[in-house]
Amino acid sequence: MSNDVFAPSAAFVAQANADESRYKAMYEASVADPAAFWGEHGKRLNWIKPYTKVKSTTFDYHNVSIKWFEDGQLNVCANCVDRHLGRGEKTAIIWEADDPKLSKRISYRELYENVSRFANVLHGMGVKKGDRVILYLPMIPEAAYAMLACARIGAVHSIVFAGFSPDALADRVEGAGAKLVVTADEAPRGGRNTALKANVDKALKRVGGDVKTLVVKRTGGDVAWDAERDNWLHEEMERVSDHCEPVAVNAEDPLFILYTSGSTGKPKGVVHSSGGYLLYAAMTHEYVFDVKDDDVYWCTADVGWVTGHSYIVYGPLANGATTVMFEGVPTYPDAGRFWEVCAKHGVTIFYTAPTAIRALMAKGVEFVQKHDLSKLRLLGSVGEPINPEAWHWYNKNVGGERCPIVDTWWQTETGGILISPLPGAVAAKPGSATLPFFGVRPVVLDEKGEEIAATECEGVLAIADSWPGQMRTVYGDHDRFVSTYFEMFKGYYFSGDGCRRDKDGYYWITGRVDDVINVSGHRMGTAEVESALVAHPKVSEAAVVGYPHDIKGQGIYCYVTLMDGEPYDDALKTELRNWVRNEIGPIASPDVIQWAPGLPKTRSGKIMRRILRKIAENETGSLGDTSTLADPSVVEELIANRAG
Ligand code: 6R9
Repeated sequence: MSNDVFAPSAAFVAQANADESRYKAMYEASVADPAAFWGEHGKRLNWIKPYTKVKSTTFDYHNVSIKWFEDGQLNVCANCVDRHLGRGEKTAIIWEADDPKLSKRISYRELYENVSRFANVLHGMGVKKGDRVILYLPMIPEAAYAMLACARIGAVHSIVFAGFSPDALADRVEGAGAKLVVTADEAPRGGRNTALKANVDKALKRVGGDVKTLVVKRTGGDVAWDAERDNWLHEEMERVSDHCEPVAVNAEDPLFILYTSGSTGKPKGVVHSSGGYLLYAAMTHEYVFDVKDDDVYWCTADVGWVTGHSYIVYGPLANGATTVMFEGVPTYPDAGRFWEVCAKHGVTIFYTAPTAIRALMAKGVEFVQKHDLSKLRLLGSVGEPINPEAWHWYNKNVGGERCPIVDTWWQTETGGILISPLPGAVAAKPGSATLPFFGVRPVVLDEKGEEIAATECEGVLAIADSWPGQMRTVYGDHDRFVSTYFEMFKGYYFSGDGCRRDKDGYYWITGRVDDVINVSGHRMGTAEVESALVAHPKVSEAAVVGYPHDIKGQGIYCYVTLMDGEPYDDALKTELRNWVRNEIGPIASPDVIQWAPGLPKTRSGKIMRRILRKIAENETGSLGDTSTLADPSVVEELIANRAG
């Protein structure tokens, strides 16, 4: 833990949306009377029917219920689009294609027309308020149009990351009970095209039922076509009007479902609300990123993840900002692409993930130095703890030591940023997410679930009261919502992360305390990879753990036991790697596979992952208590044959 402190410059503070005293005053007001605070700030949105009730929330285990602005009605799309038509020529989205020669600017007026048409197309295909629509798309403007079009008619979108396999897509189509999948012919990334439409064809073969598709022509590549089921977006868009009245939805009506990994095998459908979510995304975006009217703001995430939802689309557009959407990857055509894009579009605020910083750091600083980054004034980080080496590299080479860095801690479940410095108010310490946002009450709990009163401490991170952006339920399974987040530590929202609090009250996230690993900033349940492995006919058992990885943060280490009589040969390792990629997607590709003719188990048959983690980390000198092992020789054998 580094003790360096980096305060913002006086010049930055002078222009900031919040300085230290403003942050403190607003924070204190927000926790002293959350209903009054959010009731006031809720007015930043346009309400069709104003709310009279602000906060009705309880974390009581027997009765968990979270409602904000429950009697208010609004339309999320109108708040992100129509509201800004007074200055309709302002650029809403700058789209940068995978191909560096291709980019375009979409004004708020153009956004309005495209989204309205798109909404009419959805209507025409029979999509109604409350229906679920799956989006499986590249990072193209149509992804934002589709999200906003769903919101305009009150439909619920569920985005599936375009890197997921047909099987993972099928699970989500089924899970959400969707009748429409919006996709593209192909997704260009890093100079290669992924056949999205072909993946949808495979997925829908498995799903059956009457699921239609709406297809964006992105590359013009060959696709199979079923005239009964498939529809070209551009053809449908021509047939409809560019006016579509936004419908009133209740503040608590779902805006979207996003599937995310948990500690069990099955991803959960995180449900977010319309009113509270949008307010929280907009407020955090304005204050954490210190956004001003003339900023060019770029979040490099994919809309397939929550970061893309809140900080490419909903937060920035609700604030009338200019948001960059990037289709490509950081290393194509070369490792200077991020910086080339920053220079080309005059990016002022840049938000990315530590894994990208580490990967670019490894390519050498020449790639940064070639480009003019003088417009940048603020940097952000999200997805995992940022290691101090990456922080310093980012600060020096990208930020020119003049840009504050906001290290933003949050989760799919939280809807928006919960812990982060406000850049003009809170001095950064490399590796710490620092202090809570307005209305957020972090607590550190000991293993008995007691709040630790001492400022300096270490334990698990929980939140003591609700905030408007909090998820409302797990889609179709409220019991799972309650048992995952409110059962283990009664009266709190349990984050699943461990943390330390230092003498200044700063929070330092230490990583997951459950069986979720963080691979390149993407959440992966070890149980998901295990169930993919054991689905292979030659595998009898598998145990998966994370281990430290230089670029990815954590890598995927798999211990695999084969069926009796199957020979343990290395060709099978490649086959298993490909198998997992096919079952889940390339992001779940195992980094290490170690043959494990036996796994360390307790006498009751539970796999002792703690030991497997130590072996994967090569910390075999400190295995801890092994007295409950049924067969200690298994461990010696695994150590002797350690892979990698
Ligand atoms: C937004 C997002 C959530 C998990 C979270 C934590 C890790 C995210 C972090 C961070 C340390 C940060 N995490 N941001 N850890 N510092 N600034 O990433 O959502 O994909 O749901 O992942 O990511 O472990 O619990 P999600």
